[in-house]
Amino acid sequence: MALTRINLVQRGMLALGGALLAALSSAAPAHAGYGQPDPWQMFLQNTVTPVGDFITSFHWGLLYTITAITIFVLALLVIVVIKFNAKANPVPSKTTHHVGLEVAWTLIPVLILVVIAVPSLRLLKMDVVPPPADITIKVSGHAWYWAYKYPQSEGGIEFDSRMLTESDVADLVKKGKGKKEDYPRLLAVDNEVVVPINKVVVLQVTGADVIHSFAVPSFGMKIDAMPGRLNQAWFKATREGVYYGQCSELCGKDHAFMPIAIRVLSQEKYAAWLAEAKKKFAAKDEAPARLAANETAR
Ligand SMILES: [Cu+2]
Repeated sequence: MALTRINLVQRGMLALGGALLAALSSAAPAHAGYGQPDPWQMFLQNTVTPVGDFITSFHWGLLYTITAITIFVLALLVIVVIKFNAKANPVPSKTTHHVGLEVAWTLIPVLILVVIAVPSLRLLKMDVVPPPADITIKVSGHAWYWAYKYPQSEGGIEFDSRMLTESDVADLVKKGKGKKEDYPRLLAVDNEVVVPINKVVVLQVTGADVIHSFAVPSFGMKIDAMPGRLNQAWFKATREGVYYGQCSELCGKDHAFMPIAIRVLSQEKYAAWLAEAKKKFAAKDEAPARLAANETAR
């Protein structure tokens, strides 16, 4: 009698766990957009870099693992409550030690942690040690906008990137420069960072005044922008498009209004953009020498 009840409970828990996992995995791609959040989005934004893809798969692997562990522990608790309560089990066992069991519940969690540590450290290394750079861009966080400097090889251009207000967007639309949907609210900027597809872009990130943080979810990238310190991040975007991010370190009154916009283009379109940009943002004299020095030091 008691046995059938336990079987029913166990079967119910398995079914529940299975349904939960199925719901999680099928919901993952359904509502996630590219480059910016979607209405009613759940889970992570779709990633377009090797590091971002690794972060996504590692996240899901961990979530499945922790779900299985939680369901297993819950099942044990339910079995104990049903099978060993005072009514069902009036004469409790006097056993206090079981060597096999104690070794098992020490070793199995250790093994699980070791298995998790392997991809975790691989991901850390991948993120921290960039491959040889095709382009190195210097990123400075200012209160409250971002400034970018391209290396000498890309004309040494530098520019500021500020958020477009709703009236800026209305002006642009009136001038025939795209539709309103092309400029997502609180994310679109006047000067986007433009990079070629499938190229390793190393970012040297610093803060010009206070601490900011340069974060682009689709690239799996987030790095502090500290005054007096040069932090390094990298990405290799494998899909064309515009990818938005935001400052992710509370830096002052307009913290929420200093978005990041990175446009990934084909090599040809990037070259065309660069030719235009060289005219638009004439390089300052001292900047190329400093950037060139940084490049040789790398
Ligand atoms: Cu900030």
